[in-house]
Amino acid sequence: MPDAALLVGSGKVRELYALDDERLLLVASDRISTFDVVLPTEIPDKGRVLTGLAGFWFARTRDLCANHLLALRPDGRSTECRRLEMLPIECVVRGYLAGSGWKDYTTTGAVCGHTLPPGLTESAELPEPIFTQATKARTGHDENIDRDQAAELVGVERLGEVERVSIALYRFAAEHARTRGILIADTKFEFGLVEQGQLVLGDEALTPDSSRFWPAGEYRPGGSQPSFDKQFVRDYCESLGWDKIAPGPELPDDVVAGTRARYVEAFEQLTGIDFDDYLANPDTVLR
Ligand code: PZK
Repeated sequence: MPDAALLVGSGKVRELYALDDERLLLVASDRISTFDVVLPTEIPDKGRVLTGLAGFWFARTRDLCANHLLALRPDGRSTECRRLEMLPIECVVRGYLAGSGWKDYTTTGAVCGHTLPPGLTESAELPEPIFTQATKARTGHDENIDRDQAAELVGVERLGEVERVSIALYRFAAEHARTRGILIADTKFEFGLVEQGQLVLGDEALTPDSSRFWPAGEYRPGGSQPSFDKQFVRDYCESLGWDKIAPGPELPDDVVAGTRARYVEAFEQLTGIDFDDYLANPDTVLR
């Protein structure tokens, strides 16, 4: 475990440490958030599932875009990464109409400047995946912005590049996942630059924390879809009538066990790798 003095960033469920001038260590905890609140109960191995899945995708998308992964640590939850100059936008690709995209569509018929066909229902598959951008809000929620605002932040040429690469990454992963029983409704990428201005994919990509994963077998457009990973937690919290204001409730053992099983199931379905093999040697996902 790195020294606390080297902590350079922390999120709701992960921490970022400096290793040296060129390298960072991204550590995924077992904490879980729901309705934007981190719960007091952890899901054992959740951080390892997310780290392993992100590593799996990084290893398989190198030809589409360079990424920050240097190595996985033997603990299975820590990624050594190249230190990047992060771009100040979040890059979201949506293949289905959910969340803020659905909300915007119901009020305006468009999502971040993409006019969509009329008559789409909630969770409908879009004719083509769309790229939408958001600002990185320090506190609270990321705010959707339009293309012109994003171009002001990163330049029109760079925006075109991140759009093309984001859509290619999404298409690759969504196609892979669909044949394994998981729909990736949408996903968020964060990119950075290295010295000569080369674009590099950073953060944790194509995990259930950075994406909406839906079980393909239960897909029924026309309403909201169950979350592949967090549905037991949400259902339990709803059953309590919790007001969704912190602190959240402790989770009972059966909800913890069921949720852990869903994360492991997502890992195994998507990678085709036994999760115990990953725990024994994290590099298994990189081969
Ligand atoms: C970087 N974040 C998000 C915030 C976290 C993560 N390779 C990189 N180089 C430079 N900066 C970052 C990365 C990555 N990944 C990522 N902030 C900076 C973030 C809080 C906690 F774990």
